[in-house]
Amino acid sequence: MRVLVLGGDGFCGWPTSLHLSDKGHEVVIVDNLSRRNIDNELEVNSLTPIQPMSTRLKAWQELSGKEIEFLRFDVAEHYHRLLSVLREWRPDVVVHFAEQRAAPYSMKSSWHKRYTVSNNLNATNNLLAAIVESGLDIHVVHLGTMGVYGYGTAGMKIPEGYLKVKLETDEGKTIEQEILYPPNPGSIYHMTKTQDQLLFAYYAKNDKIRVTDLHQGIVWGTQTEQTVLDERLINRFDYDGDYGTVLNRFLMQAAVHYPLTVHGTGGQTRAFINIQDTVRCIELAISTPPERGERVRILNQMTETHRVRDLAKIVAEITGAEIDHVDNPRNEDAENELYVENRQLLSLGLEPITLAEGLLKEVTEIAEKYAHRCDLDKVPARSLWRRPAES
Ligand code: NAD
Ligand code: USQ
Repeated sequence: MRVLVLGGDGFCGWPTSLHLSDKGHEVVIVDNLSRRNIDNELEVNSLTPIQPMSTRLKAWQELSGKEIEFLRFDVAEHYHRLLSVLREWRPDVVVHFAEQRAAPYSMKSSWHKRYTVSNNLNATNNLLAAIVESGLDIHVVHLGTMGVYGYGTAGMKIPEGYLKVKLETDEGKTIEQEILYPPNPGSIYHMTKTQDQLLFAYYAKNDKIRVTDLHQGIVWGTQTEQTVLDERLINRFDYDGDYGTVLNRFLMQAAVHYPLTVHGTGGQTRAFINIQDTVRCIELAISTPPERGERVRILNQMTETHRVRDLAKIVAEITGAEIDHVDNPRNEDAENELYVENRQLLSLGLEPITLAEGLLKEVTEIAEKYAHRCDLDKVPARSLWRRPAES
């Protein structure tokens, strides 16, 4: 199949592009390199030495004999460029990763809130409007987030996108319906993902666009079968207080002997998935598209749930790291339970990599190997969800 990957230079997009190319798909990457520019803004670098796009693609061609084309433009701004690519290259699938994805970054200032909303919503809407204008029957596979549901539980598993409800009519009859699970975002970033859902629902209903929305948990790990082949293909590893996600941060912190930064009590329970499973899930989603006219297909792309303090304990046991309970810069529940339905991807054949299998390898082959590249000053999370109380 012809697969256009929007955001194909990023943490999930790069290994996905290689995986799909390796499996025989024709791949074109679109990326405006905004993530690399944000590294410049934050004065931080990936822990791993990621290479410029041309070096990455040359290395992949040398190793696999396969070519991936790279187009640099902004999907949220350059609508006509996007439309031309769709019309000329006629992809079967567009995998859409091209959004600002860090909750702390989205909460740094009003500028960062406005940028995140404008970038993420315009990217998604431009893609959908361009598909309609192109007249092509393209399957959109979007990376959403588990955070659209909030992380609470009403005593049941969080379903895959849709909630069965019973309503009482004015005549006293009970009717059953399935509605989008009530959105409950915890940051401006997560809020953009809840709004993406409405865009998808509307375009699927009105224009019969085929959409799969993957509600992904926190991705951990770095390398995949393809990125490990040559150091020039290495994937990015974010560890800073804005972009670093919790488990990868703990692994890096252990490697540089920085006490593990558990926010508050660490009672927050979250969903996780290994990067190698991310790329397989996307392949599974591509190979089983919804029918034209079907409602948006929503899959929960996660494989296990953990409490933050338990993750810290596991990492401390493997590495001997100390644990530090720091003030939580976020506005979130201190403690929550989380039960998630994830049957659909498992039934399509996903065989998850567990924390127990992959963690130690990640510590020794990535965190310790590249520890010398870490800037300790960038480790604390400094983005506050609410203004500090005025004294
Ligand atoms: P990332 O920031 O590493 O990658 C996103 C890529 O998109 C970057 O290369 C960036 O330059 C590009 N991009 C952003 N806006 C663009 C635009 N307007 N035009 C063109 N390119 C643009 O993020 P990631 O971790 O790879 O996440 C990819 C997607 O997966 C995001 O949508 C994110 O919400 C979702 N997701 C990520 C995680 C995670 O733990 N990393 C978990 C759940 C969901
Ligand atoms: N946390 C700590 N210590 C840290 C970093 C984080 O205790 O040093 C805590 C946070 O307070 C939070 C939890 O760990 O309770 C998760 O934080 P995170 O930064 O790992 O994840 P999050 O902000 O939710 O965002 C990440 C990705 C985002 C994706 C989301 C999936 O950046 O793109 O959508 O995970 S989910 O969390 O399931 O919504």
